[in-house]
Amino acid sequence: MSSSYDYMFILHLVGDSSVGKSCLLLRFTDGTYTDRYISTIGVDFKFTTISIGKDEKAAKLQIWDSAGEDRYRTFVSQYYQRADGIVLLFDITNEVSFRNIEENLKAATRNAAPGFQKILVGTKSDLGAKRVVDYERAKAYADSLRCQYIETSAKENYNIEKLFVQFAEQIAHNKYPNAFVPSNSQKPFSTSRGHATSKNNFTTEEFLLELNKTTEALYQDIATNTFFKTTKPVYDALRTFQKTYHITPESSPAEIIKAMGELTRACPEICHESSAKNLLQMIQQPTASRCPIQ
Ligand SMILES: Nc1nc2c(ncn2[C@@H]2O[C@H](COP(=O)(O)OP(=O)(O)O)[C@@H](O)[C@H]2O)c(=O)[nH]1
Ligand SMILES: [Mg+2]
Repeated sequence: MSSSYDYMFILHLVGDSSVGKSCLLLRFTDGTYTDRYISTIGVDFKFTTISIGKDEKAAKLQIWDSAGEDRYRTFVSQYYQRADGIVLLFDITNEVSFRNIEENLKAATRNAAPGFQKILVGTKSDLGAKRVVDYERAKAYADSLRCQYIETSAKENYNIEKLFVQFAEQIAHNKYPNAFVPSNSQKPFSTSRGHATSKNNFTTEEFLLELNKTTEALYQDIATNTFFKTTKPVYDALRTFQKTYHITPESSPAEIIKAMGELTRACPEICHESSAKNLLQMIQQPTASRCPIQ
């Protein structure tokens, strides 16, 4: 009762050297940014408290920033035992940092407690012209890890707070499914700048096909993955969506987008599920590669 917060979560920033871990942390906790490399010796952590959920609960975050050097790994690994969340970072302009995610994840989670959550972050989204890892590829990888994907820029203060708020909500939702009430106002993650398009490249039939494929995949996820098994509302919401909106080949993509928007607002739980969020993003941002026929 005496504590000044409702939840306390321990997060770790994990990623190759120079991906921008320290800059991201400083931007979030101190509101500052420097173009210089910030030398991190061993580990460093910062506390910050944010407001999450419908009831504006105070979540105190203890965020650990580690240097990527191997010699610190053993030292740091003991801290992963109490991790609630692992933030996996790579630099969208650095292919190697993307390829190293898997190894970094393995190293970090060897000693992590079961049930920790993870999120994939593509940093330096302001450097779009130098991008070598495209959004779809990173997103597909995040899907394979069963986690959300978000792109951030510490330099331009883009999606930084959103990353931590949504990740903390995901953790709270997972850890306290009965007590924590997710925020209604939660919006799907923004994608990298310049990526979103209002141009509709889908024909209605392609659109429906894509929607059906994704919906099926979601059901499969629900059936085979424990994380989804426990989140019945998502399953129900998807069924409701199918029942409520009689999607036919005559339905326009705009109608489907509207329906998905309504569904997301009506069922905020869905915002906590990466797949549902991704589905909405996919529908809102069809890309040429997904729909060759105009
Ligand atoms: N353009 C750009 N550069 C960044 C961004 N974040 C970090 N950097 C640069 O990347 C370098 C490494 O950042 P740092 O946070 O020290 O990386 P760490 O080793 O992962 O902690 C620094 O020179 C930063 O200025 C960003 O959002 N945009
Ligand atoms: Mg650092």
